[in-house]
Amino acid sequence: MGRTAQLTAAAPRRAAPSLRTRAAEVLWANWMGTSTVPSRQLYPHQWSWDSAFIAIGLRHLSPLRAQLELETLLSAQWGDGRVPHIVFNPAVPLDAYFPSPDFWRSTTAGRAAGAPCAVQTSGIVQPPVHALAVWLVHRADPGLSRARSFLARAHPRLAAWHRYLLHRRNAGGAGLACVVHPWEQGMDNSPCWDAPLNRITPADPSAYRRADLAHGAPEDRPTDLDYGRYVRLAADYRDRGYGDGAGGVSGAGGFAVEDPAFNALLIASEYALALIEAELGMPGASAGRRARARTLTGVLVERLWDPVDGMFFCRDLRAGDSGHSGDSGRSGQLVPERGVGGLIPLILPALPRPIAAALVRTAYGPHFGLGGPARLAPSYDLTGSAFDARRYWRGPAWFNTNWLLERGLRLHGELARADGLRRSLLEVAGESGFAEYVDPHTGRGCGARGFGWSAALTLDLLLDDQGGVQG
Ligand code: 9WN
Repeated sequence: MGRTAQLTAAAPRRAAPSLRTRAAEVLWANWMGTSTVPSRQLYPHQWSWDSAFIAIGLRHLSPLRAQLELETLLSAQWGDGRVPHIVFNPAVPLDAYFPSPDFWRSTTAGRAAGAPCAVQTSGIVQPPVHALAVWLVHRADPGLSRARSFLARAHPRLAAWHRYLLHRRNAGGAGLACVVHPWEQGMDNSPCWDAPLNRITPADPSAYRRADLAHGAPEDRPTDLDYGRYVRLAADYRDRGYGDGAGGVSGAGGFAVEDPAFNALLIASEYALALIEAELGMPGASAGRRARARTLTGVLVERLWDPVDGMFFCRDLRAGDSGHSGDSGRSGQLVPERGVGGLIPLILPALPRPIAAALVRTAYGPHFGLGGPARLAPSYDLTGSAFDARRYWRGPAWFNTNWLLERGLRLHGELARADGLRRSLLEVAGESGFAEYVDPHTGRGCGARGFGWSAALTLDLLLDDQGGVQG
């Protein structure tokens, strides 16, 4: 073989290990001893759903670290079952990230809700990807998991977490969990929140200082107006002692939304918890949970599916609410904005076949552009008036949502499409240096580089041979 031919032949074999090594380097660099930061500069603490995605990748490098990652997060759980969206590192200066522990005041304001005393946390939550992560981490090394009683110790905490969401957050009364802040859903400034957020009076900008703009370009980040509203909502929740009332919409504050991605992840995690219970010798609990996951899938379709648009929408429980008393706004209104969260229910195994097929058509149609102009699915409708290819969750593509779509496509038998999306994810991850998010057309990186879940999910795509949520 000539030298050129040798080089050409060797290139593909070297490409995968080099991406793997680079992704591993990101995870080692972001490792803090018992957990991983999403980004050393921009997000210097532990974030809830980041940790779950990070553990899913980390399990391929170190199942022990992946277990520790999830255990550290779960040890900050509140007495009422909530898993906080941030667990603060006490060694990090207060001004490194806003809102900081002195804003949330979890140990005092959260006392009635059972906030832990030993660690400072935020008081809101993030999507429940944790049971899914615990199950996948267990599967990476079942021997180590059994030796450390990993599942047995995680199970009561996961069960309490799901109980909190299914009962205390059932503000709409139909069985779905609602989010009370855009940060809870994780796609912070998605246009899906514009209408529900419009009703919120922004906090006085002189009362706080954003830390994110010191590390990120302003045109990539949420606007000051959005930030003022986030701060107002979080402060109001804190000042109510992080109470969720009796679970009705009247106790839920100014913002209460049923979101398709948040609930799809909850249902997928219910399936994972059922697998954990089967493994722990709890067949009755496991069967009951699987049945509930199927029922909840039906509720999700009933409440949030739009057959005309072929996707799921958010339900704004406060729309049409007088805001005075009672639960008059329980059923609310769908928000007709196409966010990528509306495609995420594709991860659900019990989704009716025509609905799965319609979601695939929507993902590969003009609004999300897969297989066409978009290299990765954007966070928001390419044709929407609010689309912005750079600004955070208003258009850029993110690795976690695309990883979920890849799993969903595979689950529903769309193997060629899943393979294509996987290839794009790996290419863009490498080209962008594991960016936090990217322009969906060009793949050009935005936000932080060396971002935790971008690296972790790259590793998972490279190394997982079984993927998907079991039905
Ligand atoms: C607020 C950490 C988090 C992610 C969210 C992402 C961003 C925080 C912020 O960063 O949110 O929680 O300061 O903007 O939107 O999904 O978990 O990576």
